[in-house]
Amino acid sequence: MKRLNSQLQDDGAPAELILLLRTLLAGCKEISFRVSQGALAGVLGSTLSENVQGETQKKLDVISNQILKDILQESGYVKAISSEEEDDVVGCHPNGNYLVSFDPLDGSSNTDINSLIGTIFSITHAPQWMEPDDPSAFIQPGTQAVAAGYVLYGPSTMLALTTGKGTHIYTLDKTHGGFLLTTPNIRIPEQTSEYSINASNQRHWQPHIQNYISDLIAGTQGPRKKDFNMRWVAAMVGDIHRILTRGGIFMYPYDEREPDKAGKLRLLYEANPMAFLVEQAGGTADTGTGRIMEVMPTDIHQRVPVLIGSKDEVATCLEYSA
Ligand code: AFP
Repeated sequence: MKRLNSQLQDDGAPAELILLLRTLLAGCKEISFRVSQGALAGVLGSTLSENVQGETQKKLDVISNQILKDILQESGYVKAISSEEEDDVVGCHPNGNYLVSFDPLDGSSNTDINSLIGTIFSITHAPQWMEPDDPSAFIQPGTQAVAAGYVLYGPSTMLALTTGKGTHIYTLDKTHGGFLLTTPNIRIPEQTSEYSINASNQRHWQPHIQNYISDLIAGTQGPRKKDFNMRWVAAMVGDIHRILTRGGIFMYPYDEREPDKAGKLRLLYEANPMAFLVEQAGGTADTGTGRIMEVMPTDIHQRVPVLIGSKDEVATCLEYSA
C-alpha cells in the first residue's frame, strides 16, 4: 500500500510542504492516541475556561491545541498559526514560509459520548513582509491554500488530504505508525438522497432554506418525488467524511438569530479546508451567495454560512434562493 510521503511526491508537493505536513500529522497521531485513551487518560470533561467564541472548552480541546501549537512552533516551517482555541494569531518562526489555521478538535462535545471528532487544518504561504504575529497575513481567500485536510478520530484514524491534485483518503496503520493510502482520488457522487442539518434551528432559517428542507421531508409526496434520509453527527468533520465517502449535502445556513454572525462555522479552519477537500473531490462548497473559497476574510475567527456536498444537490438548494 502506498504511503503518504510517496503520494505527496507524486502530487508534486514541495519538499518543505511535505515536511510541514508530516510534522503536523505527527501531532495528530499524538492527539489520536490521547483521544483513544478516553476516560483512562483522565482527559474528558469541561474546564472552567471559555474560548473566544464563548463555548465551554473540553480538556481535550486544550490538550490538542497545545500539542499542535508546540510541534508547529518548534518546526521552523511555520511563521504563524491561527487556532479556534486561540483568541489571537500566534507568532512562530520569523523565517517560516507557511501559515497554518486549525481547529484542533472539531466536535469536541462528542468526546463525552465517545463519538466522532477530528482535527481540521489549512495551510497557505506566509507573506514575506509580515511580522510573525501580524493577523493581516491570514486575510487571504481559501483559493490561496496550498494544502488542507482533516484527521478523523473514529473507530479508525483517517486522514483526508488535498494539495490541489485531488483528495486522497488515508488510514493510520497503528502497527507501523504511518498513514497508508486507502482511497486515492475520492469522488463525491453528483446526486444524493441524504441531507444533514441541525433541524432544531429550523425557525431561524431564511424562507428559501425552510422551503428547500420542507421539500426534502415531503419525499415522494412532494415536488422532489423521491425520499430523502437525514444524518447529523454534530461534528462537521464526521458529516463531511460521510459526504466524501458516499455523497450528501451538509448545511449550516445563515441564521436570523444573530444577523451580524453570518453562520456558525468558522471560515479559516472549518469552511475553507472542507471546501477545498470537497471541490477537489468533485463536489460544491457555497455560502448561499457564492463560493466559500472566494470569501475574503475580515477576521481570523470569521463565520460563514455553509452549503457543501454533492454537486447537483447543492445546485438544487441554491435554486431555491433565486
Ligand atoms: P465544537 O467543535 O465546538 O464541538 O463544534 C462543532 C461544530 O462547530 C461543527 O463541527 C458542527 O457541525 C456544529 O458545531 C454542530 O453544532 P450544533 O450541534 O450546535 O448545531
